[in-house]
Amino acid sequence: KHQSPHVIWFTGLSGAGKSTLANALEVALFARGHHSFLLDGDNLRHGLNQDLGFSDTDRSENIRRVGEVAKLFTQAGLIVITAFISPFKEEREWVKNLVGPSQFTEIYLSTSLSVCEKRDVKGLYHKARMGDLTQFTGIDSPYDIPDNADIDIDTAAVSVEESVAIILQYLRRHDLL
Ligand code: GGZ
Repeated sequence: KHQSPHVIWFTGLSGAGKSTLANALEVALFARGHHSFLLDGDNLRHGLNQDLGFSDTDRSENIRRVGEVAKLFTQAGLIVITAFISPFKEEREWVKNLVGPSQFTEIYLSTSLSVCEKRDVKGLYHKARMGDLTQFTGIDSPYDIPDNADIDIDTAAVSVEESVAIILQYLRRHDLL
């Protein structure tokens, strides 16, 4: 089945829906016979990147390593899906150039801070507001809003199923699937 080695890069705030959509996309791709591999902030930070915290420097290093790993997997012929906040425009651009701009799709989950904070699935926003967690993205750590993402989805307005359909349609239109 036709598939181009490719990186599908989700970016957005904590709670924006990156992991949820990345997982749903992987399931949808698998159902269509495509082989993908998912890299998620949650699991990489327990292994490869367990030495990294949330300072600007550590986040940059986190994304640098993820970029290198993503590149290796594309060289193995896979579609790589990544779900990291990746708050800095500079690092996202760097990864895009590392894997090659034509093999990189950036998906910005533009779900607002207020919606993410209301969801607060893990109670982290509450902790950050209370000062029990510092350097939290959107509270006391910056997030550079992408101005040239390939796809922009506000998960407060678009369902998981619709979002997956939008992404699949984009990939097909660009002859990546
Ligand atoms: C942001 C934090 C922080 C701080 C812990 N800031 O929503 P989650 O919980 O499950 O996913 C978030 C994850 C972010 O890791 P990333 O590797 O994606 O971040 S980055 O790309 O900026 O390097 C969140 C949790 O870790 N978490 N502390 N201070 N998110």
